[in-house]
Amino acid sequence: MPIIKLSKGTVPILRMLHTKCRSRFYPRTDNTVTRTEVPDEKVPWEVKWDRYYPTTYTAPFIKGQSWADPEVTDTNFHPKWNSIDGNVNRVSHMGVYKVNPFPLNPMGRTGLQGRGVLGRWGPNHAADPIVTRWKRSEAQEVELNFETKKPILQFVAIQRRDTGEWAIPGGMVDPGEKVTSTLKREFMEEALNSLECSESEREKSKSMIEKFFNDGYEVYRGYVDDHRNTDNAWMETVAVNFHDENGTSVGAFALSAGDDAVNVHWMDISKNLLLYASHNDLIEKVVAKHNAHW
Ligand code: RP5
Repeated sequence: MPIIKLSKGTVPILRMLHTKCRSRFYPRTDNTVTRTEVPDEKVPWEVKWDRYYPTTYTAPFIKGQSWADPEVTDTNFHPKWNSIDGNVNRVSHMGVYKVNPFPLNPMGRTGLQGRGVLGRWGPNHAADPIVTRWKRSEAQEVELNFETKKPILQFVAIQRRDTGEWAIPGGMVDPGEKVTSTLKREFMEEALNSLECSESEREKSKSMIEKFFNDGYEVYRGYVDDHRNTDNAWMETVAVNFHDENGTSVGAFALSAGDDAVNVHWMDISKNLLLYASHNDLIEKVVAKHNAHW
């Protein structure tokens, strides 16, 4: 994400700028919903913009879904913003968000108000399992990049059914679900096709994943620059790295795409990756941790 410098009094504030959620067309609308154009300098709410009248859009199909909030105008809806609200986590990793009268995106304007295709007003929580191993030759030697002389990491990447982009096999945290469970569930569904495999295969991958996912390293928790974000609803994630140093546990397991994924494979990591949402930034953090080639 690029950075913008704002001046508040004499103290300059550096702010990461979201860009993907300011793209012209809103997703899953056949390009019929267009965001209001928000120039970089007008992204922060602190910058006055009296004539900001963004497009309003909430996808009709989210109405009545168990995973979605009702309209704020619904008289039976009494959300506890910035709180754990029953089973729904309305707390942002980014701190306390403003509500006016809807939650306001903590990273600023997106050119679209309403919820778009997101279910929750405010933060929509996800979890991203970043499963890595070293790239090895046939002789099982760790491969070095010929320029940086650093070892090459690989991660389990899925191709998303909705956009066709390659991504970390993450997903939404279900109401009341622990992030540690979401990480395992999403990996099993999207990278091991647990929803469609036989009972015995599922048990085998489950016991391997239970053991392997015991030892994770959190690389990030916070806002995601997801193209679905709006002024009032946005994605946040907890990204955790699970590394198979010897390539003998998950690194040796057969991958199979399932659920929201159409393809899966071990992808070589470098700065040339073009991944979904903020996933490049998440992968870069893993590279730094392992001092791998980038
Ligand atoms: C991204 O969307 C998160 O980083 C996570 O990977 C993903 C969750 O949404 P779904 O894959 O469930 O659509 O913002």
